[in-house]
Amino acid sequence: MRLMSNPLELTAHVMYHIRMTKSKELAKIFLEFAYWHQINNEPFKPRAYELAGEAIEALGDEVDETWRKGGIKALKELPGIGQSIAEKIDEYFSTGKITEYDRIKKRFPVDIWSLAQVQGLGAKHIGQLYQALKIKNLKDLKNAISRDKLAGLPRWGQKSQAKIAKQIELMEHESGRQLLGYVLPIADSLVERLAQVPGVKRCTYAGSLRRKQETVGDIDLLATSSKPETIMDAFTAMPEVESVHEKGKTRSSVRLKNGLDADLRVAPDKVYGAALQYFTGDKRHNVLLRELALKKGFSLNEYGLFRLKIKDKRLKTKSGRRSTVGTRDVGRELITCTTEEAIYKKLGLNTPPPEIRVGDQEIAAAAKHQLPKLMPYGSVKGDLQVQTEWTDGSASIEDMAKEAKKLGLEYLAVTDHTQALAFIHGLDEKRLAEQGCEIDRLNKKLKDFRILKGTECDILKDGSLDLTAAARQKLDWVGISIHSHFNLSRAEQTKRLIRAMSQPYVDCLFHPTCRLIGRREAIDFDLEEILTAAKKYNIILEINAFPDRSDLRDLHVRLAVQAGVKLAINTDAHAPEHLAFLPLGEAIARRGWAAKADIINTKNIKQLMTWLAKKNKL
Ligand code: DGT
Ligand code: ZN
Ligand code: CA
Ligand code: CA
Repeated sequence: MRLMSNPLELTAHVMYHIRMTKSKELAKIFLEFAYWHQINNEPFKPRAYELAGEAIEALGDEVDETWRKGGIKALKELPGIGQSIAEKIDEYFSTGKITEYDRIKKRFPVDIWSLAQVQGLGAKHIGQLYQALKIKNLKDLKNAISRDKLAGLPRWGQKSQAKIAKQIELMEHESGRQLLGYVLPIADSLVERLAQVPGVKRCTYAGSLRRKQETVGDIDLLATSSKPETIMDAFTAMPEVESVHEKGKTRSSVRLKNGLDADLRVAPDKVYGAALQYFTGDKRHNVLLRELALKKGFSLNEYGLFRLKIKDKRLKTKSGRRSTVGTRDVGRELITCTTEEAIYKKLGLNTPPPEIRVGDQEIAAAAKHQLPKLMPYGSVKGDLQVQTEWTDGSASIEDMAKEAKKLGLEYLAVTDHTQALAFIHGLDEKRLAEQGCEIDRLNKKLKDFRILKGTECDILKDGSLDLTAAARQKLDWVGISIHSHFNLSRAEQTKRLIRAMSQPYVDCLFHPTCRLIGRREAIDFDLEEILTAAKKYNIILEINAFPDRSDLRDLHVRLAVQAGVKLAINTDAHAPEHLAFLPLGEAIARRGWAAKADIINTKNIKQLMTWLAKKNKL
């Protein structure tokens, strides 16, 4: 699961990346309320406001509609919304503000939102830092750290100050880049609308987005159009645009409201293939390809593929032999390449899928017609890591299953946490058994869908597991994962993981590196030893598709595939809408050259159960 030292932090982080609409704004306000109440030590309100925030965020425009139709009374029918929250929503929609919010904000003028992005900085800290040092925002925080002010506070010290400093550094390192999962929907929506502008023939996104890198620096759009000015007008006037850096006939560049830049290039249709190839990149791949083109007598750039024609103007000598002196005139002839495939073909290559264009071994493989057969999108048939309201998820098992079914999946594994994670009510064996009964009941009811009884069993510090072997044996699917002691030495962490993997009735290691992009570095372990152990004990490694996890990442996947270790692609959903992250995991698998057979949950339910039964008998 998406575990942080404080679940509130998670909500803050996920919401941070989502576009601000009216309901998002409201969700953000309620999250601030949650923090305020937590700072004031109030018992139930923080969770109530957090849930309300999540519900509003999930419902989106529906909240507004509900309010329009039925006011406060109708709002109260929504999940997570009680009387006092409904009143605040009503006030917000009717007046554009919430009096209590403004009042508290005056008393406590802190940018909770951005401070909450710093991993390890909980509500209590934020309150303390304001009271003691008047820290209101990230800038104040950095200032205070540079003057060594945090270390001297009660319950702080040098070590915790250094930890926060490190977190800020991590955040800033990633700043400017955004997570693929949150940018893709925006890019899709831009492309969809641009494609409808009169005169547009083709339109797509290129760059790191098309290669499905885990983070992207900007949105690169490419179009062909008979009316370049019209599409540029439409592009620069889109509602997402905050300001225009540059507007021309072939290229425009804008800053979007979410802080990202977007570029649009308009090319003639007959060179679309070359332009798409060029702007897809990556740079190293392009450089290698251009070198190859030159060797074969072509030149290649964003404007097209050209055959180099050397016009020999050297004069023949009287003896009939060519003189070595003279001029060589290089002419170029444009080769029409309306598709990318045509470019690669002219150069004697198969077309590498964008995800593997990194300038490594893909060009050699393409030349030998030995490109890997990557797992196609849509291959995954079931999600094997899902949290529910039994622990820190927001929805019931049934609602998660229904959403999964709606998305075309055939099964999912319910993998709530175990008791070591007491603050989110991790399940003990008794509650796990109760959950099993509920799953049996649902499986009788649901048609053409299967819910597996699973767990996300905690790996304790010494590598022992948070459920007994007997309890694990009763489950269909056992995931294990680390949620504490991230800083052990490489040797200790490796030993801990291998001990956990070697226990009976363990199927999968979830989010193996525990990294959170921009927030927490990967734990340190010897990957080679972990891969060897995975092979030896028949443990599947997870590709966690949640946008800020992306764990394993592409390079690890490549090594796992080479080592013959099996993988599972899971969303780690803790709300129904997170199930839609699955293709992001498929993208990571593709970037790691994984084929369908490498991914265990491309099997249908029958094949999967047979495979697991056989594995656990070994
Ligand atoms: P990003 O934006 O940092 O996530 O990464 P990209 O790969 O989208 O990079 P970007 O936006 O700077 O450029 C888009 C593509 O344009 C890039 O993947 C390849 C191509 N490109 C840009 N600059 C160069 C260059 O100097 N040489 C070559 N050969 N290609 C380039
Ligand atoms: Zn987890
Ligand atoms: Ca880019
Ligand atoms: Ca760019």
